[in-house]
Amino acid sequence: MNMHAPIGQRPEIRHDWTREEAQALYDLPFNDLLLKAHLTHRAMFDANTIQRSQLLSIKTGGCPEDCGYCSQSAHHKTGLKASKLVEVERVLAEARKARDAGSTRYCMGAAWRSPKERDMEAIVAMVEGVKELGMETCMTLGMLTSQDAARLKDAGLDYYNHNIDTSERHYENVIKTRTFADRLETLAHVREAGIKVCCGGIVGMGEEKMDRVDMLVTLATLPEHPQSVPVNLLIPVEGTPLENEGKIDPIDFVRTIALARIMMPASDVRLSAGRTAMSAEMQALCFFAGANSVFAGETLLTKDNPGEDEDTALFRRLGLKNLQPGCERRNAEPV
Ligand code: SAM
Ligand code: DTB
Ligand code: SF4
Repeated sequence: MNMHAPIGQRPEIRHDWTREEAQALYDLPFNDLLLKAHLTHRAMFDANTIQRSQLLSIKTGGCPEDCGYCSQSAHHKTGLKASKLVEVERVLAEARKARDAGSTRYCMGAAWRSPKERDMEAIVAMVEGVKELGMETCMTLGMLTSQDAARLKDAGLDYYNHNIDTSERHYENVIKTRTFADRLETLAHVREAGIKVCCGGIVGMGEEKMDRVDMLVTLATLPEHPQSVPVNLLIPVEGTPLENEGKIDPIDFVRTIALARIMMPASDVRLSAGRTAMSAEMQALCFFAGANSVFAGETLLTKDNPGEDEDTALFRRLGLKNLQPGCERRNAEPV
């Protein structure tokens, strides 16, 4: 059986993936899975160009949600100090620095269950200001109504991040203050408002293989694939219920990236949180398996990330380039 599309042939974008098909791909011999993922990647993207996004926590800590992995939940004693919404001018100054260091997208995150009316003016000003710097904008503010989503769209927001985090089955083991269905509802509001969706999850939360497979099947069978799929490795945070998790076979992590790439060929797959715990070799395998984006800078929202120098050195070793602002990241012609 020839299971690979010939080099150069664009894969079909499908929304009817079954869990059996997805599991069969996940379980392929590693070399076969990697080759298939890499050929899919090459048919769609320049395999040596990586897009960088920079995060900023615009409102840190004191969150009413109880996400079992999160340093910012008020339900856990993590020692994190809560702070107020950051001033617009400071956000713009940080965004400018990120742009000058090579990031093309600025992602602003708030530790909210959902945004409040009184904060919307500042949020809109942040989106408008970051866009004026020539960067793409992304926000992650918790649950949105369709009215919130329409307002963010009017402000010019490019992406909204809202992760499903894991499978529907495992979700309630990790989060009790909201449901998987709540997450899908916000995603529908974002999609229907015409904002690009950034949605992925976390690997290493004590889930089974089929939770990782099912999470990706949920994403790949949405009415549109999320344009951006962050795959995070759990950063175990002291004081959270998941403080002793995060240990996963790196090969399983790479398989997860490869499966995301195969099922969502046109989406950006971001190698997200947890890179400080990964070897250069593991990251290299993830890039080969189809990851084409990373978070840049020394800090994610509250936790460490490899800084500029480390990433520059890694990219040099691997011969990777930064995606330049305004450049189309898809291949014009399949290669
Ligand atoms: N409050 C918003 C929400 O939950 O939608 C946005 C911020 S939240 C920190 C964004 C995402 O970061 C989470 O959905 C989760 O996937 C990821 N994340 C949070 N803490 C993490 C950790 N310790 N390790 C890995 N990923 C994490
Ligand atoms: C995503 O999937 N990962 C980012 C972003 N979306 C908002 C956040 C990672 C957070 C890691 C833990 C921290 O810095 O607190
Ligand atoms: Fe709050 Fe988001 Fe952290 Fe959950 S992941 S506790 S919603 S900041």
